[in-house]
Amino acid sequence: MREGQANVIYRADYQAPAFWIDTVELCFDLDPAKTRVLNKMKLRRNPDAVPQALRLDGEDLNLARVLVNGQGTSFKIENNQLVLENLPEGYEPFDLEIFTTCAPAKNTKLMGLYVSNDSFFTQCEAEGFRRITYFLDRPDVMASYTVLLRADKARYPVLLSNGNLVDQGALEDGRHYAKWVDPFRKPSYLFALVAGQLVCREQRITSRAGKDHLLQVYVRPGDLDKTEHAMNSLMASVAWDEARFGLSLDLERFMIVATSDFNMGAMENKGLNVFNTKYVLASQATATDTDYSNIESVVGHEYFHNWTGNRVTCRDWFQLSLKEGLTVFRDQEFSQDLAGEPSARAVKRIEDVRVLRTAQFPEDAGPMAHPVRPDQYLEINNFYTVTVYEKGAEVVRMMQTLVGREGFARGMALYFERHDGHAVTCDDFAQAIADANPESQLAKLLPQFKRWYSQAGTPRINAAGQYDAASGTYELTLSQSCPATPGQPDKLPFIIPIGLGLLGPDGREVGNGMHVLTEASETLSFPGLQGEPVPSILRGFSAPVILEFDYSDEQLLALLAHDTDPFNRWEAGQRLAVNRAIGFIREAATPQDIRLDSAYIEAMRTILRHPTLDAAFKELVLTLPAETYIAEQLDVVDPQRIHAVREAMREHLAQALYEDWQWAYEAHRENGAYQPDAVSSGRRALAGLALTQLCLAARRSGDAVWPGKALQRFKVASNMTDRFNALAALVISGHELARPALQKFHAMFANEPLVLDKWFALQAGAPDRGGQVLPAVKHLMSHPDFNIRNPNRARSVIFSYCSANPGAFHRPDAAGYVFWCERVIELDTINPQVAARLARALDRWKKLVEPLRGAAREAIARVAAKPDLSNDVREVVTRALSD
Ligand code: B3K
Ligand code: ZN
Repeated sequence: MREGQANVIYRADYQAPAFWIDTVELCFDLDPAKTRVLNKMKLRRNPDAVPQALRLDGEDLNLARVLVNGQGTSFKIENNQLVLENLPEGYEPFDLEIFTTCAPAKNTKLMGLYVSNDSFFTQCEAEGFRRITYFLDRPDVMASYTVLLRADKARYPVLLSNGNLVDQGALEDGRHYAKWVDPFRKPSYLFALVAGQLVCREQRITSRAGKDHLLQVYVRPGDLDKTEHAMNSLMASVAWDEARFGLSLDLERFMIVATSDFNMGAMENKGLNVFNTKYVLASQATATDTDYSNIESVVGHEYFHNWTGNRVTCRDWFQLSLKEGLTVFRDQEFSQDLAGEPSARAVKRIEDVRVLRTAQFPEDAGPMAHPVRPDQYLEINNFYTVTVYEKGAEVVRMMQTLVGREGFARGMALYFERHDGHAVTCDDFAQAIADANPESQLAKLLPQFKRWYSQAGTPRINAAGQYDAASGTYELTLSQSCPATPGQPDKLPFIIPIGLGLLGPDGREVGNGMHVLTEASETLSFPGLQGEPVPSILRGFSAPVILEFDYSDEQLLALLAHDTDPFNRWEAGQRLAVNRAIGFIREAATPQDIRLDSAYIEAMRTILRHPTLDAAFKELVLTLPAETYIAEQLDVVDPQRIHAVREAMREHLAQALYEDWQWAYEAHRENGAYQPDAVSSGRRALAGLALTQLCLAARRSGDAVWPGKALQRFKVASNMTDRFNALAALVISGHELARPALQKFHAMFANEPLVLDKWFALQAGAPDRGGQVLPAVKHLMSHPDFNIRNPNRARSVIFSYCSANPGAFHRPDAAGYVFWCERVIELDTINPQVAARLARALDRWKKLVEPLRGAAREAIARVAAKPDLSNDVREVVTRALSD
């Protein structure tokens, strides 16, 4: 067993802390090899807890001194905890002083205090603070922090921490100091410090409430010209939270700092957000439209945490969705509101649902399935999942649907009135929304609604319609069920809001509404109809469920042509494509025999040529469902076969709509001066898809015109979106011009790490034609620019292959699995969080066709058999192997 190996933690075991920490004074002497940390705290016993010893968490620390009220004291170290038994009795506050050192330069886990590019950064959520000093490292212990930073002035001219800068000055030997005071109490996971050579973009703003604030975005020298979009996004976030929820910025100063070594996207530390450079830096030359929109939503997300997460935080980590689900919901709403137009809002909704269905649904059906509020974990870092985040956001969205937009805003106001400054639970949140809307169905059915927090698995709605021509009545029966998940064999019915519409025989809408399904099965009756309607069910994707309805092609074509709900219009196109893909997979058709029927082709042509639909929406409709989404519809999965079928469908669509793609490309390729707004990025997306399709069509015909045009486009493009789309068109179509273009791309952006990540990812994610991708991936790993310690780079090569390229990864010779197994083990010794994410690439192994299934199992077992695995990886592989 590794030292400090943890046991399973259960939600039901929650106990209030035995001590409170009121104030913390931290003094850091920053040094990469040995940083000294003096921690002076004021503690007192919690009168509501059973008297017991003080147990402070610590990890990878060298302990030099412990003083209680200025005196030496006895202590012991037990399971990575500093245990103090002889503390003053009674409830009076006492002083505790702890002096430790740590080694930031050796910290490859990127948790706690670490060094990246000769600067210091911290990451404390969830349990990183204990790698900085001994502490009650749990979110319900909230303290006031004062932080003194001391470091060499030339090497670390900028010294930042949470809150306000109250003092700074020079010290002896070329050193200097800065003192920061955070005016808000906070849990340790929100602590941050940054020190290094950084420059910043500044913006002063005045809030609606008339208060002045300083906004800053810190980056490395040379990157300042890529910070405008992040700053604009931050200003938009501040304005949006005031306008939509009446929540103002509560700090004089709000800072964002970018680092290229970061385990995830960004972190909402109070007043000092630390970001992965990927979600800060953007210029039209280096960032794509997708990067621009991701920056907007991540900047928004972290900023919105200032209220939902920081002002009101989680009582324990099982409540993670309290802040994450709610904040994802808020950032989704923010992006929709900024998009403006109803059609652009719908595009954002479709993109969000696509993430949910391609990532969260498989999670909810696999060995790591867990409720939005989990009941147990071995390693909390494994539960920063699409379930807690994205499904959690859907649960909040359903609450808004049930109480209405205004009612939801009222509920949020009550939530802050009750809980500001406290660490609370998901129950507290749901209760506040319900109490603010006492007449709502949410309030009346709250215990049943809360099953969304406690029951895992994706519910299925089976819908069946019956039309009685004599009476003109349509009956729709809706039945719900939810499959068993680990530890939860039986499920009770959920509350499911179902957006409904009925289309008449001429395609016009003859009725719509919202039905709230509460029983296992209900039948709805719609009288007074002139003919059999086509039901449009689950409009706007009103609940995170799988809808089963035996739609005929005619019905789907009618919905695709006429539905007034853009989500279901898109969904109809996806269903048409999925049905065909499944048909080809079952028939075992050879790729050459895969030909799409003319009804489907014509429907796609009509959308593509439609005079009024947005380009962004067209691009979504014309994009076939992802391979992972198709895989979820099958009981036995052969990833290579799915890939071959989808590719053949794509190529046939390319050929059959050849002239339409030409038109689409020519009509959408010029967008004037670069703007990352929804309309122009939609046009670029459609032009990019058209170019790929044209290059794919050329693959079969051997015609070199379009690959030549793509190369030309690649060379002269004025922005990264167009340049990258052109390069991708060549790589995806496997054209020989891809090689020189890739070389040129590397030479052009050799000094742009985020662009090099794209270069690596494109190659590792390329379609496999004859097994060439795995050797290419291995080759990329020996490239001088590859560095497995940098999470962005590791993800761009290893994850792009193992997690995002199923057709290339699931090789019959199992070489992909051997590679995976070796990388999981290698990464685990460097950075367990990143390793555990990679370990999840084989979550769905049980569905694989033989011999893949057996080979995958063997690979997982090989990882599991390794002694000294981290808790992170151990939990993932143990669950994968359990029944
Ligand atoms: N709260 C952080 C995630 C921390 C992950 C720790 N393993 C970022 C976010 O969700 O905003
Ligand atoms: Zn978050």
